[in-house]
Amino acid sequence: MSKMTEHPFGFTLPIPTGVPSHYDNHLKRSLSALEGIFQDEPARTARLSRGDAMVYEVYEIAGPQLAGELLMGVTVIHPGKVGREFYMTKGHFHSVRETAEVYFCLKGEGMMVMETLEGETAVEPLTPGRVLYVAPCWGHRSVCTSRQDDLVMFFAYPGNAGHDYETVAKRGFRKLVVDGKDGPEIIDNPHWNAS
Ligand code: M6P
Ligand code: ZN
Repeated sequence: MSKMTEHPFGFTLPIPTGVPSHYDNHLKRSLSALEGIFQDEPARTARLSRGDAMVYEVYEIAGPQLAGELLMGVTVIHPGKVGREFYMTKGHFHSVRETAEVYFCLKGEGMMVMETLEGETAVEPLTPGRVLYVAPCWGHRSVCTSRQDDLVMFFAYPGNAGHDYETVAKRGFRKLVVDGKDGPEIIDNPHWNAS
């Protein structure tokens, strides 16, 4: 059983790189680890045949996974596409549904794609300085829509939230962000699956 954090602490978050002065884990998610996330699986494997590519990285400030605590970190999504879809995170619901999350965009351009299990959807822009509140019960995935810049976001969420990736793996998200004729376009996911 983890103990509550006993002392206040601080760290710096140099803008715009966002790499925290202190972090406990550095997660790296490359194309090879993202099977089934993008719609165009042949495009992913074709790209992989030329070598793996880093899609996003998460710098986690670890903490007790307890209600009342906050877990923080920074996510960096690199620019790139698989087929028409921009690089993005796997996306998840919180295992404890009644937990929210706050994001603060430090750099880049992107979108937060969100939905509830009841069928509501929301897509919010992410630009430097913008704060986004992901309300409890909303699944969320962030997408980097810039062709040249990383999307960098600070996040904080309750220690007991947990990550439910299974629901997203089964259903996908209802909305996709693709590279359109006049910039990023939000379209319906033709393979979205309610089961
Ligand atoms: C956010 C946070 C992290 C999460 C990261 C990557 O910034 O919610 O907890 O790990 O995004 O997203 P995912 O876990 O969906 O790949
Ligand atoms: Zn979350």
